[in-house]
Amino acid sequence: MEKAFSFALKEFTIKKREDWIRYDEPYLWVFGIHLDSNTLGNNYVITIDNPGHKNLGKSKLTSGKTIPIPPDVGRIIMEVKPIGSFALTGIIIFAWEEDHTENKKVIEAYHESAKLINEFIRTSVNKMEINDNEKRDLKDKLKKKIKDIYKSAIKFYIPTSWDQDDFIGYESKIVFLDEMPENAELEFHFKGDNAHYVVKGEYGCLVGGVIFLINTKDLGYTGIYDTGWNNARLMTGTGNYFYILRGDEIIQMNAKTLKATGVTDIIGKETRLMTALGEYVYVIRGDELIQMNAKTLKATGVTDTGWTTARLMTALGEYVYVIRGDGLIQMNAKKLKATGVRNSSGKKMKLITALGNNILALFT
Ligand SMILES: [Ca+2]
Ligand SMILES: [Ca+2]
Repeated sequence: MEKAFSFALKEFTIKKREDWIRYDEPYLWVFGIHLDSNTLGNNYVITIDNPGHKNLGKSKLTSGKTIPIPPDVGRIIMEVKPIGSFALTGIIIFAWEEDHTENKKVIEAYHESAKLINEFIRTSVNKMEINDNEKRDLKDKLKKKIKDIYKSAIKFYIPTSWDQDDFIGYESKIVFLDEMPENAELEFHFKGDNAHYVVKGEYGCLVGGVIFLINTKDLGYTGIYDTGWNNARLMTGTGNYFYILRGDEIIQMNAKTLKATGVTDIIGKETRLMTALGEYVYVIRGDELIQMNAKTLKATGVTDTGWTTARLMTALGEYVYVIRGDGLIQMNAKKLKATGVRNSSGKKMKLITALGNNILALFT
């Protein structure tokens, strides 16, 4: 696994408010910067899903108030694959105070600004000789460029309109690979229009593995295949889609347009992966992807023991599915004996899956 870097903005405080009556309605624009061999020639800016009004949750804040920053606004995580020993990562933050700009305009302006940052990095990289001075130069240039980008954003807000949102300030933290600490604090002060906002958080390397949150909207739709799954390693599903990891690809397939291949209770020893979605249970056997209608599968009862040779487990609706040897076993979860809460003994758990409010753990 390559190195992963994380920027996490955790806490927002209003030391002094901008609006002279009662309260402020702050919101933040956050951009991640990512220049390495993964992004070279592609996209250097990581955007957040919600750059609009009220993205800090509570919107009416008085002076002295501190609130947590939601992870979908304040957290940028990137896996970094250096170019030689070079990589540049960072975070840029613009702080705003909501007044009468349309939220649609705010969101448009955010994405326009992301494009400007991206274009700036792309142009700079294209011109760049691969020598250390120019790479170092890029960081300073980028910091200066942020000012122009905010000016463009302001224009987008139509300065002539009545009582547009107020710009409070911008801040950034941009670091090279060799400067990235294991863990360090972040503190940004935004001062403008008489206001003083403070954002606190931390940044650093993530070691020992990372859990990434991948937005399925960012994945390309890659069609349907019923075969070709010899190298499939992992499978899961959500919404209308299920996802298979094969080699280094994540493949997204529309479950609704996949051929249902009926029901089989003898699934075969070649079965390697299983997941459940909607009305169906999916397995990968050899190079085939098999979709089975869970409703027509035979329930084969309940058993609390006898799972030494269990290999796969998933859950759907009221049922738990286990593959043991060459059989697919469907059990009604409600009839299983609950064995209480176990927070330890994790090492002895062989399989886990989640259903409703429960995690089902298979011990052998
Ligand atoms: Ca205001
Ligand atoms: Ca306001």
